[in-house]
Amino acid sequence: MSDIRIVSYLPNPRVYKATIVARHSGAEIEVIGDQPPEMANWLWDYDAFKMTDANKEAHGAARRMAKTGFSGALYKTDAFLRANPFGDIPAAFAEDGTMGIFESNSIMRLAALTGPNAPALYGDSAAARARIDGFLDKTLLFADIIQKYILSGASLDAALHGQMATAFQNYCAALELALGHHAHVSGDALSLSDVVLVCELALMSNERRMADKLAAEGLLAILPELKNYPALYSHVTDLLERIEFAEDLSAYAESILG
Ligand SMILES: N[C@@H](CCC(=O)N[C@@H](CS)C(=O)NCC(=O)O)C(=O)O
Repeated sequence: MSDIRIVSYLPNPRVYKATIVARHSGAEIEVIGDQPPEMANWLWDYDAFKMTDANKEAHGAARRMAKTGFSGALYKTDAFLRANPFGDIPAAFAEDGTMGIFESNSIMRLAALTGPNAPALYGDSAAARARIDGFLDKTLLFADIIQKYILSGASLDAALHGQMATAFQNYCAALELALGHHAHVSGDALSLSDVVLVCELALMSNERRMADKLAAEGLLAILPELKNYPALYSHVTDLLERIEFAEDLSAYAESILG
């Protein structure tokens, strides 16, 4: 049995935070899921599976309206919502399915703290770990705006684009500063803060699908501005070349680096 089971739509860079880290810690991760639209046909549960119409009828009590990133009905069991009361995916299960872990940064933390080489990429002192957590928290705030931006569809306007551009500039400027002092985001060693950086940029690379809408609104793509931060750009390039990262993120490298 794996240490951690993750249920998610796929591909999903949020899941890759954990799988990249597991290549360092040795945690065994099992990922279950399907293409995003297909997740409406799945039972969201520790024992997640793709349902037939008959299964859907049998699990009618699990039918609930989607909140973010999905529309229409989703099938989330009571046990799924006990494990993850926020009801989103990726959702992870540990301790034989009895413990739910949500938020991709925390699922990644569990991967870092599990396995024969654990703890991995998570600092070697309380202060180093807290500093890494600081970068993870800042990245989650950045990620929240990325999510709103890439899911905006027809409602994308100059105000949201401006909010994304400012968040991008602030995040990149801070990391450019940090990388002026150290080889990695939070210090001399590779850490979880480097992993979330590239995975969130991979999510943001979905901006390329917004090209028509951006052009219609007279707005410019934001991610190509990464080139304006030379230390950060070079660091992201190096990270994407590492085998542990490339295994999940090679398909995103071109759209991140432009
Ligand atoms: N910050 C969360 C984001 C997770 C999230 O928002 N997932 C959405 C899909 S993008 C979801 O599962 N929505 C379920 C729903 O709409 O009910 C993370 O990093 O794990």
